[in-house]
Amino acid sequence: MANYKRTLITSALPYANGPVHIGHLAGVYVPADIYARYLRMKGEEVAYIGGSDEHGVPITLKAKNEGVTPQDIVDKYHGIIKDAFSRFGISFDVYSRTSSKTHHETASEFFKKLHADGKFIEKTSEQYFDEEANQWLADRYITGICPKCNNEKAYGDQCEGCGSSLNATDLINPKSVLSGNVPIMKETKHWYLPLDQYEPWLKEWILEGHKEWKSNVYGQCKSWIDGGLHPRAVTRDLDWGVPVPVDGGEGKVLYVWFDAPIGYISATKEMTPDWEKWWKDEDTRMLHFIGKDNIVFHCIIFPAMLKAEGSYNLPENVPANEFLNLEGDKISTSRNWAVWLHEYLDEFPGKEDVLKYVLTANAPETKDNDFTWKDFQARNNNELVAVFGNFVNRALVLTQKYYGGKVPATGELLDIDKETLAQITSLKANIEKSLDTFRFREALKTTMDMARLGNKYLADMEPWKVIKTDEERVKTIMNTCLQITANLTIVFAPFLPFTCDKLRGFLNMEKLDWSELGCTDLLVEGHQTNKPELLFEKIDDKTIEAHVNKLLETKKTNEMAEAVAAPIKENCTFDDFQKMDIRVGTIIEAKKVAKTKKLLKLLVDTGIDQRTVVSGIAEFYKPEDIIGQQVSVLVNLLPRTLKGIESQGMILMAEDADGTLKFVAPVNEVKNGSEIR
Ligand code: B3M
Ligand code: ZN
Repeated sequence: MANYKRTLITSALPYANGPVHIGHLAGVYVPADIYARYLRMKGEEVAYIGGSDEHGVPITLKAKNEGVTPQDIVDKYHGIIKDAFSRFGISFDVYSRTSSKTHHETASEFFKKLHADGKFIEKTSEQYFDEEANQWLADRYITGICPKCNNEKAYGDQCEGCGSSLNATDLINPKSVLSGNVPIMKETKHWYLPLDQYEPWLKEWILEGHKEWKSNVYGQCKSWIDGGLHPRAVTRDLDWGVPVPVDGGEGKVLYVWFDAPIGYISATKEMTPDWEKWWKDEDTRMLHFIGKDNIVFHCIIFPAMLKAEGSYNLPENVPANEFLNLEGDKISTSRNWAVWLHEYLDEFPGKEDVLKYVLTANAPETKDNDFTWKDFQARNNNELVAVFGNFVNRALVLTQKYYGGKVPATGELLDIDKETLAQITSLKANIEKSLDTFRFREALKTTMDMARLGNKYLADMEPWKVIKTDEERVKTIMNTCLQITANLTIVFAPFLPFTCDKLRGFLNMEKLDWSELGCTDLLVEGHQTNKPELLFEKIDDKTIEAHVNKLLETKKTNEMAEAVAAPIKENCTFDDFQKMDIRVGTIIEAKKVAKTKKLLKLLVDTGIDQRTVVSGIAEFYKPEDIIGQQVSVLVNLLPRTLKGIESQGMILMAEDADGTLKFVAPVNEVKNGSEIR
């Protein structure tokens, strides 16, 4: 679409059942924001739309678990999310929410129109119902074994083990999340969008018409379409959501993935009464920024809905990203394996742009990528501080020192000056090419090259040496450095907006448009600059270690919570059990076994005799601490020789979830020799 007049940018509406984390940012919000800022700087007409997705089963389940209403949950997280986005500088033109009145009306009208136009099919089918809870079990209300990968905790709509999209009736051994009971099947009526009817059109529109889409997006669409599309239910038996506005819809709501994308339309309505030009003018181009798990909804289902409605534009491109992992593991809200935006903003005040930089430099554009705190530190210290910050700081400090902060007049330019300045223009062309094709990492890398260019020029020109012999030449060098710095305030602005504001403050200049990038006379002779502060500061090892340790703690907590008790062994007879003679005894001596880490040599009073037992508990108990401890001893175990010591029996231990061993002893002291049976 070469000749568009304006661009509508949407970014996925985050579920208001938790805060936003770095995975969301890297995949969706940071690239969308860069793109929106870039277009605005080019003087284009842009609307950047966002909002919270406040429907869906995870929200109702969370409310139930916490004993509050779904509205309480979404109020809380919508607040946290909206505030964090605004502090982080995501430049939405509107940030709305799907529990709003406008949205309920808009989604309702949309459904009614499709219904009236006969675009749905109605089907009665058997669905799971929990008799004890007296409730239908949609999507995440039901769990069971995934038929594709055997994951035991698959949901009724999706398996997070293998990523398959499922129907509740596909699950093996289904169970209700509400009562844990096996649900019954009951008949219920729902409205379906017959996606199969859109298959020929989707083939034409995407597979033929949008070959330019990113290969990960195109590939996923192709595999969905080639796999055959089926009618999809767009309503659910639930009480949280947009009520189904037609006869027979009582007690039912629109499926969250039916109403959520309509949220983009509702938000646009809230932004401006003139919303229709953003959705219906053919010279508006629409772009959806999303993560890869949302591709089918934005490339197939929502377009089919828009097509069925008939009066709306279709997306022009859907630059979806892959996933960002954290320190090698999948980011997970429920396992608290994440760096949360609102926490980052509290812990790193003034470092919004550092996170934006790292997430863009390492964006999961073509494959999953990993965020590590070490990389975060390295990129800050070695790139932002050492290259960009170092260059502008030296340029500004020398200007203060030599000229009291006034921009010096440039003399005759030498070839090296001309070549350096000319490179700004060629880098600009490359950056534009990358941005125009949604390759933000590449764009940022080239942008950084512009700072590198300045840094190298300054280091090579060595004005601090030249000043001793040729003051006129130094004026030209410093003028060139300042023009490069002024250009950096333009080129970095889509990526690092706070930094550029700060830098413009040092330079005492106004915000400039993208078109001025490449000009070599942005600062006139005599222009007064301000005393600079550091643009970026180093992040030390201690700070990074603290964050790494916090994650290690989380990992430990998760592992303990997840350690499942060993499965029950094969049955034994009472006689089998009777064969074991277990007595209460008391440890009367304890010593470490030389040259071993794990073994203690114990002398135990068993009430019958005093005997030596070698026990693998040295990692958990110090010899001096366990004298007098009552223990359970298997006394008729055949003697075994360990490290040359004959062990006559075995002390029984309980193994905790983290692998530590604890004594098993009577709660109140009993006489040594008492039988355990
Ligand atoms: N809330 C899913 C997600 O956050 C969903 C996106 C809706 S976009 C219309 O991944
Ligand atoms: Zn699976």
